[in-house]
Amino acid sequence: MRALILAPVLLLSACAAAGHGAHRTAQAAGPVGATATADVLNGAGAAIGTARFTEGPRGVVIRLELAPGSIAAGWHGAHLHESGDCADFAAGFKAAGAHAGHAPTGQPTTHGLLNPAGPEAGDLANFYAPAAGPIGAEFYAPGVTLAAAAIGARAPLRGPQGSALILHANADDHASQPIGGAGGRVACAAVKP
Ligand SMILES: [Cu+2]
Repeated sequence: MRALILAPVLLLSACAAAGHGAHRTAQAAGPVGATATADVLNGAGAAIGTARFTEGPRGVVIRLELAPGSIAAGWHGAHLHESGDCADFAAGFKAAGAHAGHAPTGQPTTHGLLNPAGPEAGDLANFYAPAAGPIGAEFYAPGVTLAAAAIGARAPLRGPQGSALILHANADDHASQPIGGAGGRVACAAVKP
């Protein structure tokens, strides 16, 4: 009986995961444990890896996996930005907007995990890209939710504008304004509403 009941659910999940269109964008959301996966696009608009978002009880875990050599070796800043739009890759992903999670959650609008007046909901740890071999990182964002509306003070990644994971050219110093000196936007993964 258990197999008969579960089978339709698995089929639905497989259909949803297949997606439509040239690039996957994160669509799914739901209870704790729900996941959504989006392609990470570089400045040429090519997919260089994936970002998988998983809803936790008090925040979102983000696993980043990039192809070897797909981003410059060294430390990189990563933030959640306020708009799920990675289409303007040639213009440096400006459409992704500012950092996520300002209004209406009441969270700090000062940038920096190490800034006494911060952090913003979209602030994440740096990651290191080796010169050779696969690139992987996990981030934990306690200030956000995969849901379509805020949960308490947790800002919605799937609100009307969606959101985006932006990877920056340089490391984030976690203190200076407005983005910790992280430099240009070199890659983007969109979370659609
Ligand atoms: Cu940023």
